[in-house]
Amino acid sequence: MRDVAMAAGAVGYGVTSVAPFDDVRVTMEQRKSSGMSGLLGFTFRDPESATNVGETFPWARRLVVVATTYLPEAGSPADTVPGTGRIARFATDLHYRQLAEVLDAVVLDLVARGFLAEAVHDDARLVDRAAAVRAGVGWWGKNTMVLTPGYGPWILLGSVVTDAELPLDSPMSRTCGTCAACLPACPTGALVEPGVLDARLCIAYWLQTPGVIPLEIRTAVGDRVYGCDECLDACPPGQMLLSRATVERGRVDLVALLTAADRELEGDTEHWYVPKRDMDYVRRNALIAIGNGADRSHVGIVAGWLGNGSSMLRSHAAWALGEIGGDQARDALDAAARIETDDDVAAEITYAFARCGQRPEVR
Ligand code: B12
Repeated sequence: MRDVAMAAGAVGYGVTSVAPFDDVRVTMEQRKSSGMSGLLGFTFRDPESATNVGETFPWARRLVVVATTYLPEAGSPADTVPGTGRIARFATDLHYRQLAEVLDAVVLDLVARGFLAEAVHDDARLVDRAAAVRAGVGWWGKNTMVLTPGYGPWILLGSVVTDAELPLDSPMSRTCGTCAACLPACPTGALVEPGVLDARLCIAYWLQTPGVIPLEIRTAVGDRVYGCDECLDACPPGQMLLSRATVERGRVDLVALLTAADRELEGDTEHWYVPKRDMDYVRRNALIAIGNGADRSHVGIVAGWLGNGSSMLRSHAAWALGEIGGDQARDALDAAARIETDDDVAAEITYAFARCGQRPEVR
């Protein structure tokens, strides 16, 4: 079975039982009760079933876990390029496609031998990382990522649930040891302890979560429009592979994101997790990145969103104008303040107007 997976493109493989991941369930319930999981759905919606695959698949006897890598082809975003936003490497293309192909190859092989088999990855039915660690595919990183030799954190994980009683693999004994490079690398301190992520501080979380992005997170978002790689970039086991990811990828024109129609945006972001596939969340992220870019030539396009029907977009447009600054931005905010009826948006406009005065006059 390992040969089938490796031949299909896997870089990690292991088999584990379907015994419940009780320790993970306890951790997830703690993250929920402490609020650290924020508004997360996915596995956090029902930790009981996400950590007990036998509940969803009563016939299951084994998890065949595989890893695929998206480097070096995912490339690297060139350093900050004015007017562009940054996409995390796992989303520069449909990198989950290769994972799905490997899982399909394993399923086909098992079914051909008369077994039941179903592929599971990135959904609410299984905690992919815990399965990978118990199957010996990798070890738990302090950035909460599963790390594997030679690839570090640059892997995606998936499993095939099967009734085939395949030989079991054992977890790796390897750990991060004294290394903790990822913790200080997080721009918002979301890794509050080794192995503990407070999602409410995580940039990747906010860029895929509905609602208004908290003020204290916005500046740290920088030019990111989807995902965040900081705690992966800092991870030593992944450096060798990262140094080979030289193709420039992962940059998107911010004005294009703000002028494109839904249909076009849906096509460009098909492999992003966008709440309810509502493209206003992509526009929201673009407004934050354009605000952080502080380029005066963007005042006109941003000011256009002060009249939008979405209070969320009006709020982020106001904030962006405050960050860009200058007379034109201030005038646009002043005009918006006269007609704005939503109290929260009005408060954002007032804050941004004050920020305008604090910005350097000419850039
Ligand atoms: C919810 C989710 C998120 C959330 C929350 C992430 C989180 N840490 O929980 C958000 C939106 C923030 C997110 C972000 C990202 N995600 Co995500 N996400 C998921 C999802 C859907 C569920 C994860 C889950 O159930 N977490 C449960 C919590 C409790 O687990 P945990 O935080 O990992 O904590 C464990 C460890 O830290 C460990 N632990 C506890 N204490 C200690 C102490 C020490 C010292 C150590 C070492 C470990 C340790 O035990 C905990 C479990 O009990 C999975 C897919 C799936 N169905 O599993 C993908 C998944 C985890 N994500 C993935 C990816 C690629 C990412 C991003 C890199 C994407 C990006 N570039 O933006 C970032 C990375 C951010 C990060 N550092 O986690 C991959 C990770 C692959 C890998 N190599 O680990 C997965 C597995 C998807 C896939 N199928 O490949 N994600």
